[in-house]
Amino acid sequence: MSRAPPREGPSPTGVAVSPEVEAALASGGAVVALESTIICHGMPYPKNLQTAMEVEAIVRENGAVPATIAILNGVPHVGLNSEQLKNLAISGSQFQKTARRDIAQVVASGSNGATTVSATMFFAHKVGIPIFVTGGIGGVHRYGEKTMDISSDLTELGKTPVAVISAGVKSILDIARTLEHLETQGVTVAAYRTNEFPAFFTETSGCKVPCRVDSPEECAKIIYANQNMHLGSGILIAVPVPKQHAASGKVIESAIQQSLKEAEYSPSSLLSFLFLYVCACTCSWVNMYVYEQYNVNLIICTLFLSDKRIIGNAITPFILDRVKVLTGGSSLEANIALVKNNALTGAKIAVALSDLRK
Ligand code: PSU
Ligand code: MN
Repeated sequence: MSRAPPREGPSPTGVAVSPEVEAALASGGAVVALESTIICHGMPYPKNLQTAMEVEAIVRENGAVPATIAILNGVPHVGLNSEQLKNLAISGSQFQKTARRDIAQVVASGSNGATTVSATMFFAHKVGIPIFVTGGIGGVHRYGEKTMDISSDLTELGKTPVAVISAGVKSILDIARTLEHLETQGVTVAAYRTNEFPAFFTETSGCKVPCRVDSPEECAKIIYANQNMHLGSGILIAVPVPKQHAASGKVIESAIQQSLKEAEYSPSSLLSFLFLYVCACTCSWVNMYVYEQYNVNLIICTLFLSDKRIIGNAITPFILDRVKVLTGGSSLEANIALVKNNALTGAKIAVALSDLRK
C-alpha cells in the first residue's frame, strides 16, 4: 500500500504532524514527545537551542524519533524542523506558556504557544505518542493546602495515558503532597533504579515510591499493561539526576533552602526590622515626647514587615532566579545534564515499547 504524500498543514484533528513523526507512528516505530516550555521559559538563548538540538540528537542516536510539540500561529505542531526549533528558542518568553487551560485561547487567537507538561501530554496522546521526556514536572506548591496552587500537570497525568519521563519535581514544591495528589489521581509513579522519588537537582527527596523499575524493558512492560488495560491514566517515571551532577545538586539544594528563607524574610523586611530596633533603642534614651513618635514608627514598621513577604505566583520566579545567582549558574548546567539523561532513558523505553508491540 502506498503512503499518502506528507501533509503541509494540520490534519483533520487540527494538529500538524511532521512527515518524519507521521512515518514513524505509521510504522509502529519509537517516538518520543518533547515539551517547549522548557525551551522558551526554562533556559536562556542560545543554551536553550543548543540543549533542544542535543536532546533531539540523543533521542535519534538511541533509535527513536523526537517530536517537539508547540503551537505555531495557532496551529499545534508535533515534530518541528530545525528552522521552527530555532525560532522557538530565539522567541523565548514571547511564546505564551501554554497549559491545558490555555490551548483553546492560543489556537483561537492564532498565537504562538510553548506547551507545558499538561498541554504536551494532551497533544502527544491525540496523535498516538505514548512516551514523553522532560526535565521536571509541576506539582503541589508549598502551602498548596491553603493556596490550592496545584499544577495541571498532575490532573493531566490522571486522565491522559502518556508515560512522562522526568527527574522528579523541584524541592521548591511540596514533594510529599505532590506524590499524595498523584496517588489520588491514580497515576502510576515509578522510580528508575532507586526506591526514592528524586528531587530534580538531587537524587533523593526522603519520599519512598511504591514501584521501582530497573530497565527500559521493565518500564515498557508497565506502559504496555497500562495500554492493554485501557486504564486511561498516565505514568510518571522518575529518573534521578546522574551521580556526577548530584554533587553540585547538594549546593543547589542549600541555595533553594536559602532562597525560600529569603522569600519569607526578604532583605527589605530585614532592613525594616533593623530600623524598628534602632527606634526602640533611641526611645529608651529620650523623654515622653518622642515616645509617641516611637509608637507611630512601630506601627509603620509592623505594616512594612508584613507587606514584604514574597507570596503567591511571585515565589517561583524569585526562588529560581536566586538559585541561579547563588549557585553561579551551576543549576542551569545540572538542569541540562538531567534533561539529556532523561532523553537517553526515554528513547530506550520507546524502543523497548515498540519492540513489545511488534
Ligand atoms: N518544572 C521544572 N522545569 C520546568 C517546568 C516545571 O523544573 O520547565 C515547567 C514545565 O513545562 C511544567 C510547568 O509543565 O513548568 C508547570 O508549570 P505550573 O507550575 O505553572 O503548572
Ligand atoms: Mn500554578
